Amino acid sequence: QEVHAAELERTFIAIKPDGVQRGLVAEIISRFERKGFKLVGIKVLIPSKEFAQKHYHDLKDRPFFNGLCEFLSSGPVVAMVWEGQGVISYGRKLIGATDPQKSEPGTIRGDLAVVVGRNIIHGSDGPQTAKDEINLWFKPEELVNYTGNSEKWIY
Ligand code: RTP
Repeated sequence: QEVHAAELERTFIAIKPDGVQRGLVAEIISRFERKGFKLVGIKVLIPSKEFAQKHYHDLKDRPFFNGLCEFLSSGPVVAMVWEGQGVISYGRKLIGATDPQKSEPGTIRGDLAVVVGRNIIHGSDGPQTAKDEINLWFKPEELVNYTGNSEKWIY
């Protein structure tokens, strides 16, 4: 079945410092890979607090904003861009509800996290956020266009 580039949306996914420190990078990547999504960008970095504030600017009036930004900048983050049909909303399903107490078993947070302040992963919540976050975290040349097996065996 032919798949058109326009259907292949992209989303920004980040493994937060708790996920990296706990050694969950491969586990998380594996879940996106096995589903059939395609990895088109990845890097590891320690974001500055200012950068974390930019990333979470929508939450700047929330009481947990400062602690959240301190936490995101407290250690290594694995920043990624994943591509595929429906990857923005389905990525959120793989991740599970924000509060791991409420996320279903079988989701990343449901299986691997316990409290909302240490929920190990971030995923863009919509098409505009995905665009903005990809632009914030990646330069265009850091993203790779390639034809993988998915074009033949997933779609
Ligand atoms: P994310 O952006 O990280 O994927 O999470 P989300 O959309 O599921 O949740 P959002 O409401 O955007 O919150 C962003 C992150 O803030 C932390 N948080 N802490 N009550 C709290 O202490 C609290 N509430 C949210 C979580 O790390 C959440 O992922």
